Amino acid sequence: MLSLFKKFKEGLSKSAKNIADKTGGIFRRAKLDASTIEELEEALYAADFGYETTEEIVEETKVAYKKDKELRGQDVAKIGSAVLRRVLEGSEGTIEFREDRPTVICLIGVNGSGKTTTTAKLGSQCKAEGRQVLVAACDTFRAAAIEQLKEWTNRLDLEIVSGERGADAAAVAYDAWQAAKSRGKDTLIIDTAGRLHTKSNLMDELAKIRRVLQKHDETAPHYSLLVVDGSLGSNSIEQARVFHEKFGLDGLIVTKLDGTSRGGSLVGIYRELKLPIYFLGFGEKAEDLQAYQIENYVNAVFGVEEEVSA
Ligand SMILES: Nc1nc2c(ncn2[C@@H]2O[C@H](COP(=O)(O)OP(=O)(O)OP(=O)(O)O)[C@@H](O)[C@H]2O)c(=O)[nH]1
Ligand SMILES: [Mg+2]
Repeated sequence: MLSLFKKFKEGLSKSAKNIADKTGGIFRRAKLDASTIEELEEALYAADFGYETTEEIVEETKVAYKKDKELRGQDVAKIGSAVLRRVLEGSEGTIEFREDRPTVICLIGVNGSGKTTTTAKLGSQCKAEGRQVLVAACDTFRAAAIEQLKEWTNRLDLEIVSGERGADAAAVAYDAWQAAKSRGKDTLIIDTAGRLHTKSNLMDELAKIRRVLQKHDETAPHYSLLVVDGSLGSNSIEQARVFHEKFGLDGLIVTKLDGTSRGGSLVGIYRELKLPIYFLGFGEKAEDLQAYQIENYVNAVFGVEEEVSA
């Protein structure tokens, strides 16, 4: 069984020629020179850390190098880690489960970002932690969306509430909450249809889902999380900003951090929007979802071998 950190790191490392590999090469060097700093800068840009964060790391490295010409790769890793920790302060989202009512987690986002897969993964992990989970198939729009989620819930032995294709997504959400309550569930995870933030009728549908949930529980949904495709890098910033402005988000889930070299983008996204990050997705299997932890992320990207327990 892989430890949380190893798995996390493995997930990020799959992001081939990725940050950990590129900067890792620099960090293992015994001694730095000016060209190494340029390499570092290039690697950080390539990994999509964004302009400000990259320049902060590079500037601090230059200052340290001026003072100490014997600066080692490991010292640079420490500088980079310190900058990331500072930038990411406050970025760790934690689900606080309600004691007296179903905790409602609603996943939203553009088409194909990973909502349905994440609904299943999250449901499975909550169940493994002993929670009573119900999943709601509120993507009544896309062909085969309901079947896709049902396939997952069958495999993972999760309970699901769904409607007919074309049904009102809000009505399914309403029924699902009722079912969660009557079946004694403590966790309700809602999968929604992919939508472009620029389509106002689809944004209205989300508002309606929230409105009907609030007929049952005025504090629901407790977590409206935007599922963002991490392989799109900082291109997702604008998308997230508009979802947040129009709908109001509680945080983010960043998926597909396995096949990408742009694993630094969540730093830029957090820097811009200051929305907490709850989970990271590393693959297509149920176990490929991890709670986001600043320390694990920083250590994984800067290759400092230190384990942080969950
Ligand atoms: N490699 C990788 N693939 C992922 C990850 N998460 C989701 N996928 C894949 O991305 C594709 C889209 O995932 P879905 O969960 O269907 O995305 P969605 O947001 O529900 O899509 P729509 O409902 O069409 O908007 C599928 O092929 C998933 O297997 C991840 O973390 N890593
Ligand atoms: Mg889907």
